[in-house]
Amino acid sequence: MSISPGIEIGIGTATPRFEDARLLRGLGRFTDDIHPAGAAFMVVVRSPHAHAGITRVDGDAARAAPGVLAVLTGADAEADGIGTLQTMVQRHRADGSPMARPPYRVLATDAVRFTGDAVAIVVGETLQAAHDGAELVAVDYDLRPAVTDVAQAESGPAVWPGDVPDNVSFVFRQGDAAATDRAFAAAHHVTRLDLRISRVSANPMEPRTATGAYDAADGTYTLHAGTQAPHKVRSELAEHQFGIPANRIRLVSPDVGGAFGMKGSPYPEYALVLWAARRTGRVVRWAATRSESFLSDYHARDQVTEVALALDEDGAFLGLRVRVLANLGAYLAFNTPHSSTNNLGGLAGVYRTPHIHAEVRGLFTNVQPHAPYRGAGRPEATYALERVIDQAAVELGIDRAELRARNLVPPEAMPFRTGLVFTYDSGDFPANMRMALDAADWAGFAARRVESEARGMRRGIGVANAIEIAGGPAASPNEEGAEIRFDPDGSATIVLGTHSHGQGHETAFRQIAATRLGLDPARVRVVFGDTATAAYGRGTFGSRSIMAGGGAFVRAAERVIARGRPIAARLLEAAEADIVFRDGRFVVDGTDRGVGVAEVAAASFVAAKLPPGSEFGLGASAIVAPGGATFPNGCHVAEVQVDLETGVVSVLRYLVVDDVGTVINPLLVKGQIHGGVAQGLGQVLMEAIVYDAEGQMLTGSFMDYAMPRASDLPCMTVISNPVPTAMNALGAKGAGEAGTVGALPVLMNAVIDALRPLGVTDVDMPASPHAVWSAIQKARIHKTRIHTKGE
Ligand code: MCN
Repeated sequence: MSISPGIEIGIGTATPRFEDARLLRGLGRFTDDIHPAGAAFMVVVRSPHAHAGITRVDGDAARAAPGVLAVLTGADAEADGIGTLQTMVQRHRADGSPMARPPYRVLATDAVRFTGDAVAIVVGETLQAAHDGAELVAVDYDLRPAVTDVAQAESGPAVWPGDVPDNVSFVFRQGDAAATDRAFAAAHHVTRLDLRISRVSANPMEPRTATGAYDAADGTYTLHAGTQAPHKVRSELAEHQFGIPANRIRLVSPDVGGAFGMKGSPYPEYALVLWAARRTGRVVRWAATRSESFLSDYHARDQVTEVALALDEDGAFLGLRVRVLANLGAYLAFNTPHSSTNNLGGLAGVYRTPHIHAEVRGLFTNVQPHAPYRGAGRPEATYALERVIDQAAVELGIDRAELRARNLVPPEAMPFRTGLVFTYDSGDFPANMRMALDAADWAGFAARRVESEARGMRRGIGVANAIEIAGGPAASPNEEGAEIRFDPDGSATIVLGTHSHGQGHETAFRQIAATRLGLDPARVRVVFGDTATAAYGRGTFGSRSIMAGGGAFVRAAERVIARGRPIAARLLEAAEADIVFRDGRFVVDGTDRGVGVAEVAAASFVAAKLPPGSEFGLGASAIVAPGGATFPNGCHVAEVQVDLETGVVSVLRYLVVDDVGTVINPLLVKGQIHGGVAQGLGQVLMEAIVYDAEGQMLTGSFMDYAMPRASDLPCMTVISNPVPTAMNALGAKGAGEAGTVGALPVLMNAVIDALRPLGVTDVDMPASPHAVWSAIQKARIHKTRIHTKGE
């Protein structure tokens, strides 16, 4: 279908985004753009200490300050019955007992456990009045020792003294330990690597925001907040913080300026604005400043990993063993144990490794809670695997690409049950790698390296195969909801339970509607993000919206077609049995006489046009689970250049061959891959949350926390090698996180490749100029010592 001359729409077309007309002209409406009349402002008083007992919170001076409407503390929240935040992931300790789940209050009462922990809120007539009031809240702290480094957690001061003295929340083991041990015992060679994956903050352009309202007339709350999962956040608030039926809360998540997994959780501030609205009788607004975001958004990654790969004499992978220390932070938020334990299947990669065993120790420290961030465990798993493969290749003297090629799962082995959790349904991994190496001119790299060296630079190339689970869990993928509504003029509204915060769903779902129902995109609206509009949804995470939400849409579309068939038959004066639905139209089989869905929809509201006894309307909805999770996969090749004098790493080339199954919109998929790679590149080369010995964050602003800029990124090549999946009606695999999964390992592999001739075998993440320069100096000193000893 053509939307204007030269622009086609439908599945598979590179349709530009409909939402850009709004977003690029500054017409997007984000939570903080909504200014309800008479709104008051909330400021959160946060702990300046990483760990301290609270001996007094005194809000009297603040209460007396001009323009202050309320000062509320943790004790007030308890008195009002505001419940604690809950985690949805259950794990166990080593002895089999349930994991330690200390209470996560919306405002701390007895102690603060990270710098930024919320202690009180001040509501003011103006933002300034609330800020001034917040400065008058007196809190007496009894300082306690803190631990922020996960490697020190088990020997460090207890974050929950008395309750969890060893800081161990859980120990999670997966895989066959005995078989893995046997594989290692029989190995010709074992390669070991110790890795650190840095702590990062998602830093979306739009900081977190929330506006709460309470209607005393019927006891209902309305929350506007930029979240990825409106229905889920609402049900958590209803069940755990307020103890009311879910239908008493309406959650509206309008335009959202980036979320990246970080905005998928319920946060204390959401409950706080609603509670404050109830207490003050005013609409209450809160928006995090950038510095406050650093201190209050849930962080991600932050693992110490030991990985070992066992190989036979031909380089076949026999077993993989991984031990992870995962930094959970001080509290268990909604998804805190998720990333480090739910996606361990990614350790299998695209390889045949038969035996894999992983152990994850989930540890409390005095930092913010952990949450999923683009990839949520898959980049971490892939990083460990693809880095150890490079190291093994060097130790065995086998070319890195060749070693990978020897171990790839061939397409004819599908469905393939991996050595850990996942069963892959489809994909052509050897073709991905072949295409990537050819397109990146892997063979010509040696000449490019010489050319760089002639200019005093070091050049490195990396390859990494990426695979991830989308729309998991693997065993029982989650259901999603979609609805198609028609107005009497035949225009259609698609109502989604998923949420778009940059992915382009307003375009993608119009494309699916154009192909599946022949609907004119100009007469379609796509809406989401309001629990009062969408009956049901789980939300957007795990790259699931197209495969799960798209599947629900297709089921609803099938229902529309089934409802429309008798109406079409009447309009076409044919027998219902002769009506077929073809190319987006109801047609009389064997003829070119037909009628479109919009016309049938209009007729469905006119009694005279309906078959006798029919119901009015054509709309339909569906809540369905896909047949299975999907496994987007691909191969990344990156080329970097390192300036030995400064340690600066420049990424010169980046290429991805990806398989996201049926591509709905190649333009959107490329954009998603670009964005995912950019976030991976940021983490590998510059981003990191850093604390000092007392637990103070040293990287609390963009002056200290380096974000990647356009000039840090090369022009990327994205090549598609789609193998449709049979797991959902569209054949689509997820695309939203795929870029990040490959970017982490491939970039570090390229950096190490550049520096290996100098004797460098590892660089701390991020490979900042300082880290790279230090690694070079260390290797030089080491070499000089060996040389001197030899003399
Ligand atoms: N797509 C496609 N063909 C496919 C799969 C996807 O054309 N086979 C396109 C779709 O059109 C869709 C987009 O790619 O618009 C992403 O689809 P999907 O892979 O289903 O992922 P979700 O829409 O569920 O998005 C979630 C994913 C996640 S988990 C994170 S984190 C992330 C990401 O998307 N956060 C983002 N991409 C982001 N992009 C932006 N701009 N902002 C974020 O916060």
